[in-house]
Amino acid sequence: MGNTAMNAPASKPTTASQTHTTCPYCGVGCGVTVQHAGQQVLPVSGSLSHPANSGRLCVKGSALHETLSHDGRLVFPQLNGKHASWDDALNIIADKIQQVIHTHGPQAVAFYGAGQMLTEDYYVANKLMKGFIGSANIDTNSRLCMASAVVAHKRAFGSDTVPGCYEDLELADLLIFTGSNAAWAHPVLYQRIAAAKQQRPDMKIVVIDPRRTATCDIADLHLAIRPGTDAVLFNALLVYLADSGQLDEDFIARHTNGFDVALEQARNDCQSLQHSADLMDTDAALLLQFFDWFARTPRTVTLFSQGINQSASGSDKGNAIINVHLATGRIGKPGATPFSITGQPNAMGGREVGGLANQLAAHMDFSGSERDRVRRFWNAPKLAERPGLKAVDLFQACARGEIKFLWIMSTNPVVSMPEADAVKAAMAQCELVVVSDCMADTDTTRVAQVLLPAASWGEKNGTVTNSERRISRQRGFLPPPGEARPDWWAICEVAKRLGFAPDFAYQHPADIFDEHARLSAFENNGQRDFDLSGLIGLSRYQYDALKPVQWPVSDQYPHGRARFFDDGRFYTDNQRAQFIPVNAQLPRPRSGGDLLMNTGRVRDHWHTMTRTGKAPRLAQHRSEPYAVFHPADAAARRIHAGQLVHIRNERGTLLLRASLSNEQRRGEMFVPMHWTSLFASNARMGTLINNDRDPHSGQPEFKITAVQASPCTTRWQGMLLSRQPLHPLPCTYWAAGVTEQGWFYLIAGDNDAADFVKDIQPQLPAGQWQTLSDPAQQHERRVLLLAGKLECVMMLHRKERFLDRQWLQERFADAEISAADRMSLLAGRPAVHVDTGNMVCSCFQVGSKQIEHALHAGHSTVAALGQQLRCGTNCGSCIPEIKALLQQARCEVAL
Ligand SMILES: Nc1nc2c(c(=O)[nH]1)N[C@H]1C(S)=C(S)[C@@H](COP(=O)(O)OP(=O)(O)OC[C@H]3O[C@@H](n4cnc5c(=O)[nH]c(N)nc54)[C@H](O)[C@@H]3O)O[C@H]1N2
Ligand SMILES: Nc1nc2c(c(=O)[nH]1)N[C@H]1C(S)=C(S)[C@@H](COP(=O)(O)OP(=O)(O)OC[C@H]3O[C@@H](n4cnc5c(=O)[nH]c(N)nc54)[C@H](O)[C@@H]3O)O[C@H]1N2
Ligand code: SF4
Ligand SMILES: [Mo]
Repeated sequence: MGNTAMNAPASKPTTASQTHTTCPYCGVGCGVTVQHAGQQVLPVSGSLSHPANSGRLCVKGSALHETLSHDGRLVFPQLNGKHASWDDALNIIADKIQQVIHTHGPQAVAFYGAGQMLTEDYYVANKLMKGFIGSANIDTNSRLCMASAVVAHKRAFGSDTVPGCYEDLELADLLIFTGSNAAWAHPVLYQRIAAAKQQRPDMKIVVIDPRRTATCDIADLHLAIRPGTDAVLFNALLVYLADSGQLDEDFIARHTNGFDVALEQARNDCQSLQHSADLMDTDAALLLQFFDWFARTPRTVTLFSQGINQSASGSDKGNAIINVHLATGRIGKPGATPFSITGQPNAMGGREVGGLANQLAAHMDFSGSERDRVRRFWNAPKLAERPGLKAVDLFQACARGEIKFLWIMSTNPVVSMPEADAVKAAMAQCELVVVSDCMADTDTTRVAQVLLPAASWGEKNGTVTNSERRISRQRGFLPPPGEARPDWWAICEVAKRLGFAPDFAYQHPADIFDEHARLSAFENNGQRDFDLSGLIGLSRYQYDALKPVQWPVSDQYPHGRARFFDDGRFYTDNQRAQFIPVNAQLPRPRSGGDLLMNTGRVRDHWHTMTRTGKAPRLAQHRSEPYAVFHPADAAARRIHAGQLVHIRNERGTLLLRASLSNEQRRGEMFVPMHWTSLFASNARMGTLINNDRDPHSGQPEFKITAVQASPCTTRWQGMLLSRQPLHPLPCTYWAAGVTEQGWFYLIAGDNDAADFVKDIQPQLPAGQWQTLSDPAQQHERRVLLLAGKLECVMMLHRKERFLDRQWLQERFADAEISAADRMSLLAGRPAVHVDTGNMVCSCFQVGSKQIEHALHAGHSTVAALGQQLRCGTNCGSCIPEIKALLQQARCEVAL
C-alpha cells in the first residue's frame, strides 16, 4: 500500500517491496502489483486478488514499469517557457481568475479535465468551478467518450447507471459487441470472455462493426454494417421481437413506460427485414440469423463502446440498444444486461463527481431540488445555476473570445478534439491558458502560458472506478520528480488563493474521498443510485487499505452491488424504465471527399502516446501512423501497400503509411488516433474531424469523416536509428519510436538524400563514419561508430525498402561492435540473416515470419506455437493475430 503523505515514499507497503495499485489505462481497471527495491521498480504483474483481472495483464499493463522514466517529464512550473515557483504560478492563476470574474463574470472562466484524473482530483476541480467560481464551464474529455451513453442511461433509467457487471459477460449465452474492438481496447476483459467461450463453446458471440477487427477472432457472426446504422439494426430487432412474439410482456407492463410509441417509431423505420438490411448494407440472411439468436437467448449482453457513442446520433443508438433489453426484460439479471463499457481508467469516477458540464456532483444535476441540495452540502451560495458549455461549445466560445481563462488538466485536446487546429487557434484567443500535465512537451502544452507539473501514475494516491462500478485504489510507490505535485493539491491551492480556504482545507486524498462519500449519502434515502454511505469516515489507514468494491456501498449493500434493477425499480419518477422512441437516421451525406475515415485505437498504444510512447516494446507492433484501405479503393487511387499517402479534406492533410486489407469495407478507411506532432511529421488526425455531434450529448462523431486519399511519392525513403533523439527531422515524412537504446525513425524526403544526410550530420557527435553512396540512385547509407559502439545508422533509398530494423537496433546494445558485425552494418543485416517479420508478440518480441516458420515446421496450434516461441503466453493480447496467421496458413494449404 502506498503513501500517507503527498511526497513521501510508500509508508505501509504490503510487504517490504510490494504495492498493489490499479492500471492507469483502460476502463477494465486491472489490479497491478508492483515490486520495487527502493527506487528501482521491477517488472509489474497482475494482482491475483483483484476481481477485474485475477492476475492477468494485457501488453500495455505489462509494460507499465517501462513508462516510469523521468524523460520528458514536466518537473517544475513554467511561465511562458521559463521556470517559475509554485507560489508565483498559483498566484498568477488565482489573480487572473479573480480579474476575469470581476471584469467578465464567472462564465468567462473554464476548466477542461479528463477521465484519467483520479476521483479526488476530479471532485475538487468540479467543486471549485461549479460551487465556488460559480459557473458550470467545466467539461471533460469524457464528452468525447461516454457522454452519449450517459444520456441514454438517464433517459431510460432516470439515472446514469451501468446495470451489470463483468461476470455477466461470462455468464451470457449470447454476447454482442457493437462498436467495440475489445480485443485491443479492453484486452483483459476480452480474454475473460474468450476463456468463458472456450469453456462453454455454445456461448454465441456476435460482433457488429464496419471493420473486421481482432475482436472477431472469437465471433460466431460478424455483421459489417454501414457505419452509423446501428439504430436501424436495433429498431429492426425490436420489430422482429414484437412480430415473433418474443417480448417479455409482463416486464414491459410492470416496469416500463412508452413501449408502444417506441415500437411504432421502429416500425416506421423498418419496412421489412430486407429494407433494413439494405440500409445497413448487410446480408439479410445474416441479420435474420442474429435476430433469431437474440430472440431465443434470455441470457444476452449487448456491450457497446465508441462505434455507438462517438456518433451524431449516439444517444439514440444507446437507447435503441436499451429498448431491446427492456422489451425482453433482459436487465438486472445474471448474464442479461446492456453494458456500456467505459474507456478511460476513471471515466466512471468522473461521472460520479459530475465532471460533465451538465451534471452536478454525486449523480445530481441542475434540477431545483438537487441543485439546492448540493448548494447546502457545500455551503456554496454561488453554486452555478445552469449547465455549462460542452467540450466543442467550450472551445468555440474560446474562439469567440468569450472564455478568458482556461485550465486544461490531464488531457491533450490539440490532438484529441475534432477540428483540432481550430481548437489550437481558439486557445490562443484566451487571455490565460494553464495546462496541468506530467509531460513538458505535448501539442497542448505548446499552446499554454502556464504549465503545472503533475505527479503521475505511481507517484500519486487516490481512487478510480472501472466499467463495472468497482472503486479501486491507485497507490503511489515513487516520489514525484522535481516539483511535480498531485492535481488535487494544485487545485486546492488555487482555491485557497481565491479566498475559499476553509472549503478546500484537505490534507490528503482520503479527506476528499470522505467528503465525496458523504455527499453521495446526503439526503439520499435510496433515491439516488450512487451511494457510498458505507465508506464514510474511513481512517487514513482504512482508505489506504481499501479493497476493490462495487458501488453502491450502503446499509443495504455493505459489500457493494453487482447488479442494478434486479428489483425492477428504476430511478425515474414512477420507478419505471422509459422506452425512448428512436428515429433511426442515417448519417448525413458528407462533402470533402469520397472516402469515409473511421478512427480508433491500436493494441499497444494509449491515446496521444505520452506514456506508451516511452516503452520500447510497445513501439514495435505498429511502428508508424497508417491508413487502412480496401484493396479496391487503393487500386482505384493507385495506392499500393506500404506507400505513403496523403489523406486530406478542407480542414487539413495527413501523411501516413498505406496498408491494404479486405477487413475494411469499400469506400471506408481507418486511421489510428494515437500519433501526434511529437511522434510524426503529419499524423494529428483530429485536424480532419468535423464538429458534427449528437444533439443530446454533444459527443462528436469521430467515426465518420469524409476525406480524399492520394499516393505521395517522395525522392527517397528510409530509416534512421540513433542513440540520441533527433526529431523533428528536416524531411517530408518522419515517424519516431523509442527503442531500448535510443530511437528509430521511418523517413522520406523530397530533397536529395545526400542533402538530408548533410543536414543531420551536424546534430551527431564526431566519430567514425562508414559510408556507401550512390547519389544518382538516391542511395545513401551511413553508419556512425563512437568508441567502438554504434551511435547512428541511416539507410536511404529511392524506393521504400523494409530492412530488418531489429538486428540493427540490437547492435546498439553491444559494448563493442564485433569485427564481423562491422562488415555487415552497411548491409543492414548479419551475414547469416533471419528476418523476423512484423512484430506480433510484443512481450517476447516474436515476429510474424518466426511464427510462419514454426507453422510450416508443424507447430499448428496457438498452444504449440506458444511452447515453441513463447508468443501469446504472457499477456495474451496477440492471440487474435496468431490465430489470424494460423488461419492464413490453413487457407494457403487449402488452396
Ligand atoms: N489499446 C488501447 N486501449 C484503449 C484505449 C487506447 O487508447 N488504446 N483507449 C481507451 C478509451 S478512452 C476508450 S473510449 C476505449 C474505446 O474502445 P473501443 O470503442 O472498443 O475502440 P475504438 O477503436 O475507438 O472503436 C471501436 C470500434 O468501433 C467501430 N465502429 C466505427 N463506426 C461504427 C459504427 O457505426 N457502428 C459500429 N457498430 N461500430 C463502429 C470501429 O471500427 C472500431 O473497431 O478504449 C480504451 N482502451
Ligand atoms: N479521432 C478520434 N479522436 C478521439 C477519439 C477517437 O476515437 N477518434 N477518442 C476520444 C476519446 S474516447 C478519448 S478518451 C480522448 C483521449 O484523448 P486525450 O485525453 O487528449 O489523450 P491522452 O493522451 O490520454 O491525454 C492525457 C494527457 O494527460 C497527461 N497526464 C497523464 N497523467 C496525468 C495526471 O495524473 N495529471 C495530469 N494533469 N496530466 C496527466 C498525459 O501526459 C497526456 O498529455 O480522445 C478522443 N478523441
Ligand atoms: S486491460 Fe490492460 S490496459 Fe486495461 S486495465 Fe487491464 S492491464 Fe490495463
Ligand atoms: Mo475514451
